[in-house]
Amino acid sequence: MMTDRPPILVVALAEGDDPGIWIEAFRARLPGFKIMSLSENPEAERVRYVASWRHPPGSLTRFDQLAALFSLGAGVDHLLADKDLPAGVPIVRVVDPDLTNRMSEWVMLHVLLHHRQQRLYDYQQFEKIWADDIRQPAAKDVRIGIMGLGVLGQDAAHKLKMMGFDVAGWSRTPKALPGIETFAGETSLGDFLGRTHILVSLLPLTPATKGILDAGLFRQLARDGHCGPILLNAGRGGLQNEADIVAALENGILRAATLDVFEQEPLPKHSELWHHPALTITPHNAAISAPEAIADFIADQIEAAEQGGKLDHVVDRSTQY
Ligand code: NDP
Ligand code: OXD
Repeated sequence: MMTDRPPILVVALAEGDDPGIWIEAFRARLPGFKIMSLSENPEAERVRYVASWRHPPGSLTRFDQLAALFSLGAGVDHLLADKDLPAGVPIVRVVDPDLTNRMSEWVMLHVLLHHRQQRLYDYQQFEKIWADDIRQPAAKDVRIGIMGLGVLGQDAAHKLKMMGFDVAGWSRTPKALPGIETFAGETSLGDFLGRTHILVSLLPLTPATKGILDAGLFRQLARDGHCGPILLNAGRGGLQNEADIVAALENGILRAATLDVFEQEPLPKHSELWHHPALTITPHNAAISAPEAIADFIADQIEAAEQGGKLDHVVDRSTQY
C-alpha cells in the first residue's frame, strides 16, 4: 500500500561497504525521494526502487512494491545470483558514456602494453640495458579479437580500429560493424579464435559464458603473431579458469595476460597469480565510474518511469544479461 510520504530508493551494497557516496549522489538528483541504505531498515511498502551492488542474497525479498531494480554497474550477474530476487521486476543495467570510455581506456592501455612489449622495456630500464633492435610490427599486422560486441565491446573495437589494429568481434547474435569482421554463435567461435593474436574478453557472466576462457579455448588462438597469444579479461572472473591460465602461461600456449577480474575478489594474498611474471593485474577497476555519472543515469530513468515512460537497458532474465 502506497502512503503520501515520499517513495524510497534503497541503496543496497554488500555488507560492510559504505553507501555514503551513493546516498549523497542520489539525494542531489532525486529530491522527491527518500534515499536510504539497506541497514536503515526502510519501510518495505514505500520502497519503489533499489540500486544494488552485490547486496546480500535474500535481503530484497520483503520489497514487494518495487517498480525497478537497478544495478550500480554494467554487469547484473551479482543481482541474478540472488535466487530470492523479487520476481517480475524489471532489472536495469548501467549504460553510460563515462563507464564506456573508461573501459576502452583500459583495453587500449593493455593492448598497447603487450603490442609495444612495454613490460620488456620496463625490465631493460631496470637492468640498464639499451636494446633498440627488438622487432616491432605495425598495428595492422596484429589481429585483435573482442569477445562480447555489446556496448563496451563495440566501443573498444572502434577505438582499436582507429589505432590501425585488425579487429574482429564475437557475439551471440550476428552484427554488422563497419571495418570490423564479426562472428556470431558457438559454431563460429573456432574461426574467430583462429585469427586472433590478442583476445579481449568483455563478455557478461551467464550460464552460457561461465568458464569459457579455458585451456581448450586458448589452444585455438593464432600463434603467428609477434606478441601473441595474449589474453585480456575485464568481463568477469567467472569467465576464466585461473589454473588453466597459469598452465597456459607456463607451457607457452599463452604468451601473457592482463586480468582485471578474478574467480575470487579481492584476489587472495596467497594466489599464485600475483607474482607471475607474464601476468599484469588490475583490481577490478577497469571501468570504475564516478557515482555522480551512474546516479545521473539511474535518476533519469526513474524520472522517466515516474512519468509513465519506459525503462532503457532492461535485462533479459532468460539470457541473464
Ligand atoms: P552488453 O550486454 O552490452 O554486451 C554483452 C555482449 O556479450 C553482447 O555482444 C552479447 O551478444 C555478448 N554475449 C553474451 N552472451 C554471449 C554468448 N553466450 N556468446 C557470445 N556472445 C555473448 O554488455 P556490456 O558491453 O555493457 O558489458 C559487458 C560486461 O563487462 C558486463 O556484463 C560486465 O560483466 C563487464 N564489466 C566489467 C567492468 C570492469 O570494471 N571490469 C565494468 C563494466 C562492465 P549479443 O550482442 O548478441 O547480445
Ligand atoms: C560493472 C563493473 O559491471 O564495474 O560495471 O564490474
